[in-house]
Amino acid sequence: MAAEVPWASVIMPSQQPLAPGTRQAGRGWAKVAGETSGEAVLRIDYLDENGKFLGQALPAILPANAERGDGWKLLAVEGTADLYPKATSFQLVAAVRGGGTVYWDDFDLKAFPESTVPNLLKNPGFEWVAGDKFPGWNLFTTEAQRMALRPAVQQVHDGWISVQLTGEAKAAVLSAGRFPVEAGRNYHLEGWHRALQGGGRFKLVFWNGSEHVVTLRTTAPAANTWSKCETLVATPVQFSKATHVTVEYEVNGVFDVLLDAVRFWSEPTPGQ
Ligand SMILES: [Ca+2]
Repeated sequence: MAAEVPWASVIMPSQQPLAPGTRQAGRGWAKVAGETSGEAVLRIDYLDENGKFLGQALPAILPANAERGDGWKLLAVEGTADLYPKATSFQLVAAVRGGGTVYWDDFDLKAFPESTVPNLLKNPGFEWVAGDKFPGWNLFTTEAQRMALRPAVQQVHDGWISVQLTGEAKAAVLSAGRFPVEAGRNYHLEGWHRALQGGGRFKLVFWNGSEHVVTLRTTAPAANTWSKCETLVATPVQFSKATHVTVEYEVNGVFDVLLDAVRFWSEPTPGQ
């Protein structure tokens, strides 16, 4: 698709009916031509019974300054129609914003059962992807190391995408961010992981401002099989004085690990 105008989009020809209790997922592969100054955008639109646009799920955006050496990049989005009670159908839209040329291929649109359990994470199943970026997740390492984050579509535990973390590092973490801690609540973390090489651990790190309070870790995964980590439960007795908690997955040494279906939630501490 080439655009000389600020915004050009192509709407996939098939509108899919919306079924209750589902989340909608779309994906496609994009290649942004070298001279292009624009962005590639993939999104899901929700429509009413007359085909009128009601709103959209948060888009996946491959920015103009993305590293383009690797050619084709996966863009994937997911959403629910919770905000649009009049929605009866959904459709996938691919666009180029700004000038230039974006090649698209291999679009796919699908509905999965909607998760009914509480989860504070923004992108818990790694189903929202823009190239090698997963909104809601950030990779941190203490030094320049050989490591890569990429979407995996062949080995998946839930939905149709997992994240694959490969490389070699003395210490690195994939972080789902920092959350305020409320008094009188327990914090829970669980997730699925699969080690093709090495391994890693989910962890909760509690902070009082910038001062470390306590870290809780799961065990490493079993070799080459999807395994659910034991659920971490942090109680106010363990993290007293903490103001925040970070949700992380830590790796070290040589690793090739897949993660999926991470869940972080809080509940009132029993007996409080
Ligand atoms: Ca997933």
